[in-house]
Amino acid sequence: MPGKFFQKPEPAQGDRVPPGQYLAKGFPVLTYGDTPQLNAEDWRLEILGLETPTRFTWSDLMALPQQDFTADFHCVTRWSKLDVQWRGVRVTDVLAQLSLPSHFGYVMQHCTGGYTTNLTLEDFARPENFFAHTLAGEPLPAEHGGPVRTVVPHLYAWKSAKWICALEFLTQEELGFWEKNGYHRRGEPWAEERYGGWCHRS
Ligand SMILES: Nc1nc2c(c(=O)[nH]1)N[C@H]1C(S)=C(S)[C@@H](COP(=O)(O)O)O[C@H]1N2
Ligand SMILES: [Mo]
Repeated sequence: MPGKFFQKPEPAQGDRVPPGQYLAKGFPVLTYGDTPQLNAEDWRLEILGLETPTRFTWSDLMALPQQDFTADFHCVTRWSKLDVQWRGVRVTDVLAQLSLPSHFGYVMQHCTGGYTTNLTLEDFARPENFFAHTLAGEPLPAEHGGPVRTVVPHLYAWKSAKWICALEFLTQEELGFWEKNGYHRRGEPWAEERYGGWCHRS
């Protein structure tokens, strides 16, 4: 009989948690290196690789449509957090401001401090990806990537770049920080794309 001795079972979340992942309590912080302390007003997003370099400022970002996003977050170190509440701007709305020639197939995200992570343009330009500046109704804390980070919910969270400072559009794939250090080039959690092959180029 439920009540005294039995916990009410959790609603079925199995279909939300990828294989080999466990639900985290709270929202862990995972950073390689130091956490930069940046002012929102000083934030810039440099656009590299196009013929004319361009940039977005904080007020440029604020002038684009603002949306609430609820997204699951899966770290390759095996914790997941469901239903994270963010607010920000769709990646597709930022990309729509650029006239991207069709020969670009890849993008490198660059972060203040030197972290990088690579994506195909197809994985980056999805409607559920966004630049987040707000977490659970508060300005995005520095340790979670504030003032602005990307969130790419369909891939492992190392693809979600904290303190994003530049997008570099590429015609050929290059590997980012963790991808060079053995992580998978794509990182799809449902396929457990955790690590690259032993040679990593294959
Ligand atoms: N700039 C930067 N972005 C980063 C990282 C980092 O070390 N530096 N870590 C990545 C990893 S491995 C994960 S799991 C998530 C963690 O985000 P959180 O600290 O907000 O939980 O950020 C990703 N983005
Ligand atoms: Mo991670």
